[in-house]
Amino acid sequence: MTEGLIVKALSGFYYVEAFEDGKAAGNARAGCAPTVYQCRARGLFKKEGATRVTPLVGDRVRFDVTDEKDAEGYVTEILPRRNAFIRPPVANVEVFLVTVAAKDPDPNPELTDRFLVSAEAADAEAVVVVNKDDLSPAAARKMAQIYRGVYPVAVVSAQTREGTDALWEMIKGRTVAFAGASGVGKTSLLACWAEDLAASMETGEVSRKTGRGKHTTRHVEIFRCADGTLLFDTPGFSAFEPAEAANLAAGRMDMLFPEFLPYLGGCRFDNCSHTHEPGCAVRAALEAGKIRQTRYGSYVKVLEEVEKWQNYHHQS
Ligand SMILES: Nc1nc2c(ncn2[C@@H]2O[C@H](COP(=O)(O)OP(=O)(O)O)[C@@H](O)[C@H]2O)c(=O)[nH]1
Ligand SMILES: [Mg+2]
Ligand SMILES: [Zn+2]
Repeated sequence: MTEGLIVKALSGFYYVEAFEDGKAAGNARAGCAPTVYQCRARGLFKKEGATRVTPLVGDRVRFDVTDEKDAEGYVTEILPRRNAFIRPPVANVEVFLVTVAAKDPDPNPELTDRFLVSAEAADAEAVVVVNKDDLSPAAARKMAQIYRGVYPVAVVSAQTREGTDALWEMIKGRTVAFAGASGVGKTSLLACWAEDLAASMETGEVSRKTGRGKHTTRHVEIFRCADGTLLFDTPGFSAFEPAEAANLAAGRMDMLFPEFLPYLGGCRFDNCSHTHEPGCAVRAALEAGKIRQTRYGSYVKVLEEVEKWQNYHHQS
């Protein structure tokens, strides 16, 4: 019985990197490839309560090696997860890099807030990354200003590499995933740190062992970078699902906005929605400039969506 990390899932196979001393083995930078076992899952992931549990990329698992020479085996058990996602199907994200561009495409604070809500609901940390600073430093600064003091913010350019070392310091050693609209530069940033990915994008080569390369981002895999950092390469996280986030947060959408937290005990009504009630400490903080208008606006929209969804489901 060995433990390892699922680094890729493809056509019913799970590619499991064996742990050594509790850590994933090998080091891509040092050039010593870890052993990746091609595994099937035994038919034990049937049902846990009402939901079907299947192994995901990012899962730490136990597996039996059936053939050491050809590196084949069976996944037998999923170790406890921090979180799990459906789109994309990954587990154990520690940090989301919620990424926007200063320009091309223009930054979208509302979409950014939806990703941040998802990260909060999944008990993951988030860093707001403003990329393409080279295209419009003024727009980058404006976007960064919305989030400073609420989330760690990194203003970067994947093109000039400005700021990417500082961002690396924020994520090194962690398990990290990008979220953000198409075209903001997620893959370009990932390539700053994942040398094997950068190489495969340049050459189109495919490793025989892992099938890596030919960068299409249609399946999910994890790229191992320096210092034990794991980067998910995914087709991108789908935007926030109000139902999912509300379930995870037990309906307390206000708790998914960290800058609201100091005020939540101060409202006159315990069940204050912070939209119309008298004596609302959150709206007082908004008026005092302690909570930013765009963030509050996103909260109201998210809350409306959740309520619409709940009403619909109570009627049917
Ligand atoms: N000027 C500039 N262009 C960038 C930067 N980062 C990415 N791009 C370009 O933006 C486009 C989309 O980048 P990509 O990494 O594919 O975005 P993704 O869809 O989020 O993965 C590509 O043409 C990149 O070359 C940057 O920092 N500055
Ligand atoms: Mg991409
Ligand atoms: Zn209130």
